[in-house]
Amino acid sequence: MRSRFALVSLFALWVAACGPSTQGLGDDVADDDGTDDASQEVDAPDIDAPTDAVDDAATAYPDAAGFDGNPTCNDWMCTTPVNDGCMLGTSDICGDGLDNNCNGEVDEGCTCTAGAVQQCFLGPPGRRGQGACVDGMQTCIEGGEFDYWGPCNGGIRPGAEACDSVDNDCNGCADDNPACCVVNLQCPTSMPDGDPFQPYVIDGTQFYSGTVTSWQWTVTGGPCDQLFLTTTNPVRQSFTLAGQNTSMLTFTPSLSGDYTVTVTITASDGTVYTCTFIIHIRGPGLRVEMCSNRSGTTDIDTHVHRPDSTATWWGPDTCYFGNCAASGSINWGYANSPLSACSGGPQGAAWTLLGYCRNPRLDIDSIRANGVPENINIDVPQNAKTYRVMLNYYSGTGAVNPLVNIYCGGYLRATYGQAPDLVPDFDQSGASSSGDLWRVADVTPTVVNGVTTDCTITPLHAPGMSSGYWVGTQPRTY
Ligand SMILES: [Ca+2]
Ligand SMILES: [Ca+2]
Ligand SMILES: [Ca+2]
Ligand SMILES: [Ca+2]
Repeated sequence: MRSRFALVSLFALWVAACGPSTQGLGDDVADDDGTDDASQEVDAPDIDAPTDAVDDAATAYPDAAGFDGNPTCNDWMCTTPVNDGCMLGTSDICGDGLDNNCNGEVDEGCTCTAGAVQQCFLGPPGRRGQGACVDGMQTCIEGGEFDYWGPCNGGIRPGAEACDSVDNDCNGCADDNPACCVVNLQCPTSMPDGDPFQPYVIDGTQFYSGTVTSWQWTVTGGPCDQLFLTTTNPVRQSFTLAGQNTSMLTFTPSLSGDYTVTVTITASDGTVYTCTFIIHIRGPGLRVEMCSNRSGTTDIDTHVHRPDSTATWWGPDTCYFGNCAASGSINWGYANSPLSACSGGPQGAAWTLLGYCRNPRLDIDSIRANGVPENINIDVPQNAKTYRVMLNYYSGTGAVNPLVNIYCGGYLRATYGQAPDLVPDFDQSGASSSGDLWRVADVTPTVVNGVTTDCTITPLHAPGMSSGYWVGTQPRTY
């Protein structure tokens, strides 16, 4: 609730500070520069609180304009904003996904393993997870001598404070903006997690209950969807939308990961409202997802190898198209999953006949299919055991750039083959005897009480190499 008392008090103080005085006033509470003001000087008021000791002019994140001193309507300021937590002039602290020194870069100067993905937040550290703010992802880029963290993409950063019932600048107060006299919009700050293949229904009338002229929903997906935006024709995505021009969106994803949803609402008075939020789709366990820039003309097969075995890539110790779809015969002794985990997928009818979802399973098989990724799941992998991931360029001609994303417990933990780290020389097709193999990575999940909480992922390099992808037609063995 907004405190009228605090507003009036602060206004009174501001008025007092403006008046003639011969006394030192101390630091203006509405100012954040951390220095005492001379009696004749009043710092420009802004929305930072006294608890924020950082001079924003020195950071990459300037504050929004704030309290204008004119006590009309709900003109107010955030009296107790979160501390920015900036440590100016220091080296960034590594491994926390934060921009500790507020220079606009996350974990700069830190080492990492190429292909690793971590959650990150591009904003003042103290605002992480506040209000609308949601972490994005950053990928470790191969950098010759030292690998380094790439830009923090996705998520929701602190933004301008809109009148939408949400704390957009993530300072701890929603709608702390003099313009928010009347707030008609109730955007969500967080949404429940979803599951692959399960329709996710969002009712826009929960956000705006007035008379509406038009609704428009858009959704953006993860790395494969980003790739498909520029490489598929017509553009294909890994999810479907229904009702995107109505108040009720039904969004059905096929992959794990973060999806950004925006709804644009045009009210009958012509006002345009928008809400943007993120939905986490979290398939359990270990998921290996593959897509390529030439999905319509080539067939690339994903293979996931069983732990404690080095048997052939084309046999019962590997999950691949030959044995791992609904009609397959693979049996690693793993428990089956409920039918709902796979019945909504492209082989749903076959799994429904079976009555359950097998583990491991190839639940999306892509064979020269425009904009279709391939996906292998193990819902409950073995704790502390190592699974190896390999791709085989099965059929097609010419060079192709595959992309592999590895999810553990519903979060992207590694991505390989994304620009600027494209996979080179993946250009020779052929099945078990001749096509290129890309040995991607070894994945060791952490599983607690049947729930995959994390994993350790080690990218594989050619024998004798300490960097680069391991691609070639030989050897054909593990
Ligand atoms: Ca950091
Ligand atoms: Ca930094
Ligand atoms: Ca705010
Ligand atoms: Ca707001």
